[in-house]
Amino acid sequence: MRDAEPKAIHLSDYRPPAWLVDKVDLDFSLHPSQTRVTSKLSLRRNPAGALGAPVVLDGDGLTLVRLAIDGKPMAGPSFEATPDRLTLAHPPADAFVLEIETLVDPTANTQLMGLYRTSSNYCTQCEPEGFRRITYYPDRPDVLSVFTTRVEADEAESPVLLGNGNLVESGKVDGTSRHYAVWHDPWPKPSYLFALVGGRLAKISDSFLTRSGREVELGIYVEHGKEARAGYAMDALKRSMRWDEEAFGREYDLDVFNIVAVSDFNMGAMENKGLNVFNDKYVLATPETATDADYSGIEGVIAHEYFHNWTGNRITCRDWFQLCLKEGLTVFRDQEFSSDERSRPVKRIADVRALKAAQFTEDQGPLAHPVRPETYREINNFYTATVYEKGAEVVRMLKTLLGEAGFRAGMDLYFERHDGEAATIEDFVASFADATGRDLSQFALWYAQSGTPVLTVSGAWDAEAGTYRLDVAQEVPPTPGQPTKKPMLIPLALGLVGPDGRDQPLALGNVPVENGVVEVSEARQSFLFTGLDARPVPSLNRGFSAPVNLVSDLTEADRVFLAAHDADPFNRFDAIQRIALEMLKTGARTGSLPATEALVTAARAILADTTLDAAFKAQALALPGEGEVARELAKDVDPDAVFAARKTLRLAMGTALEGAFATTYSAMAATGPFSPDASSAGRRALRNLSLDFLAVTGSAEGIARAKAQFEAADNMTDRITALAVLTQHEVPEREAALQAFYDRFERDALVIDKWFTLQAQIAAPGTLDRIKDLMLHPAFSLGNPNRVRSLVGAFAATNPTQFNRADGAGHEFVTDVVLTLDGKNPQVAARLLASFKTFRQLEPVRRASAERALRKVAETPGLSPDVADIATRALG
Ligand code: 0A1
Ligand code: ZN
Repeated sequence: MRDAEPKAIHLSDYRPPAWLVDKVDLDFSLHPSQTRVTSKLSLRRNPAGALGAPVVLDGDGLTLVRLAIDGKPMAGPSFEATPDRLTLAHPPADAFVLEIETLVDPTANTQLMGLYRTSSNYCTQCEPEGFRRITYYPDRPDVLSVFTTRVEADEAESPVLLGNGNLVESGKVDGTSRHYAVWHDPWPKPSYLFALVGGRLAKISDSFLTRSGREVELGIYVEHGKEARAGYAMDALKRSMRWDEEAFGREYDLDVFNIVAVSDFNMGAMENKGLNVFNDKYVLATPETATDADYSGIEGVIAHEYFHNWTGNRITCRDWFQLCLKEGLTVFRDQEFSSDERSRPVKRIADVRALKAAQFTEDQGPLAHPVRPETYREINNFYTATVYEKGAEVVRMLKTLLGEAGFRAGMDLYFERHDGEAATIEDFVASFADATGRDLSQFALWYAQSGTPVLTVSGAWDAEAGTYRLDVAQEVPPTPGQPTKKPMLIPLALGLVGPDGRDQPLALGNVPVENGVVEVSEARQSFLFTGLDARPVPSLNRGFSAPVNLVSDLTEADRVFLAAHDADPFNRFDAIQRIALEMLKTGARTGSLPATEALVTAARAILADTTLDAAFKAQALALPGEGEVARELAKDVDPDAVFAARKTLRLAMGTALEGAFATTYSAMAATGPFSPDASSAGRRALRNLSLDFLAVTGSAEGIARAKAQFEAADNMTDRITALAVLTQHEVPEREAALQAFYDRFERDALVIDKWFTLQAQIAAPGTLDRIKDLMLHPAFSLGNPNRVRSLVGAFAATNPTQFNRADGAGHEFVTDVVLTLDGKNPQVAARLLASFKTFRQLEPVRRASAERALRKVAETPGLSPDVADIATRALG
């Protein structure tokens, strides 16, 4: 066990490692409960490290069997071994080989960190600190070594044996039922990128020819019988490999690239060098079992992990404070890939929706932290929306500021300078500064200051002078540990839309504004736009050029105008969303919704606009979620009032636009066989949005339409949306449809997850009891992270009225699950607990109940460091 109350670790305390590992030879003898691990470390004193330092290796719950130095067994006082540390106070020389034998029990490993079993296969997860659960090692990302791994196992139990890099040898172990494989990875890497897999797996194979002519063998390993479901993932992999060559000049660097899909995994996937391990949710898809969102998720995650090969693996992180160096950049890269493969504006809208839902809420609550934190107690809790999604926004802003060519020059220099190294955010920013000659010191505040900046903008039109003055004020709100902030450098993309709906020229003091981006760098600043013929409507923060909360003096009429005419599709979307959001806020605050005509008119125009694609329409017309309304209200939130306001607005829109939705529903019907491409998915999204609005009154006709679609669907998107519509209504069709769905997909865990989620999301008082029953269902298991997330996670994160029940039963239930789960899988438990991060914005009764539940957790003895850290910070 690790220290239950770990000390805070500070970025400012970073010191280079005292010892380096030139190479490491690992030998695994796999066994369900007693796997023997022999490690031979070629240790060398680091000339840049602390003088005369002992050798101190990390461990976590290890059992030491044997130690040897340069082949000679060690004994007694020459070393000190605890489960968590191995210390050689007096190393024999400045370079020597240390041989360590440990025993580990993969079957008992329910944390899913280190070596564990999933569906009776063996697999590993080492990021961030899992390798120390396998063997003693300097388990920090700035110790890079060349790994050779021999894996041996019973051949019948584990016919497949995989490791990092290239396969160099394999064979039978004479006279036994065992066999072995030796894998060699020529690229020095930190221990968190180590992986091995052993088990009974089926393989789908393909190949890829890199642009310099290297033939790469591609393999995706899945459970037997699921081979046909991995085709889309393989296709996404090949497209990712090509894209990275074209967009970033990055080629793959080994002869083999393998992916293994496992069903028990704490996160989405892992970029181990040459051997990615995936949550099978991000690999397996067929039209019958996967939604369009699943397909795009697979494409995005496959790309993400593949892109890590350069941004994360070839250039890794010096320490875990630099996590955003690989994650923010790699998310940016996967977003760009999906934008190129699909529709750029629609991808941007989806990404910003997700950013606001997850990251803006994080930034506004007690768990707020900088993109690059400066202190942590438990690094597992920093795989956050801020590090990933805001980290990607920062890279995107860099590109906006430097332009396409400047950005590429900076990336090229970064790769050239730091290939093979463990780098920092300073190294990254310096590459762009040096490649373009720009001073980026103010920009770098984006990495250091937490909190979402508020940009307050107002305009003044001078008809006589033909000028429009934009007054901009910025403020970054206080966040934990950061009471005061400095002004940020904010790239604000904008346009001035004339009365004819077209962009007017954008010039400051008669000098055209390059790329339509002005730079806000001061607390208060004015921009005087010249040479205008008529009063413009400003279209601000186009394409969401900066992750800020924008407060403007635009009227509802201005927004209706922008929703109809803005040349920037993101801002067309944003204008209509803002109209709805303001109405919902008023509705939730006062109990009565303002007049809906403007919104209905704007929505009608969007539906009828033949120049817009269906996916865009579906995004524009999907009302802001309850979470977004709550976040905008920011305090004294009553989730029932938010729900009621939203329901009233949905009813008003559904009724007023019934004809238009009915027409759209028919017009968007499939014209051919299922295809997961973006345009077909967009048509399904718009059709399903129409279905939802058509059923919003719960009319017999609406329910019948949903039931008919549920029964006739030839793909999961159509089937599950119809089922979602049915489950949100208190109708007899609901239980029958849920049962039919269960019977049909009983044997398909990933689909049963959707079944759990739909029931967890029902906004009705019976839901909590239903969930408690479902936890006893044979298909449910606390040991499987996907199951936990699909039921309890979905409840806490996406059912605000029931999770925040006024009687406190929702809060109590979730914290009880957290406490039970903590003994099994602390990482998943901590993530679940983090759904309390918005509790301070609730009205007093619910706030008190959430606080009580959190205190109960915080006061429980024997908590994992993961859960203790979240509880403490959430209570702040
Ligand atoms: N590097 C992975 C994320 C990841 C982090 C921790 C894990 O284990 C607990 C697993 C995956 C990524 O960004 O995809
Ligand atoms: Zn990543």
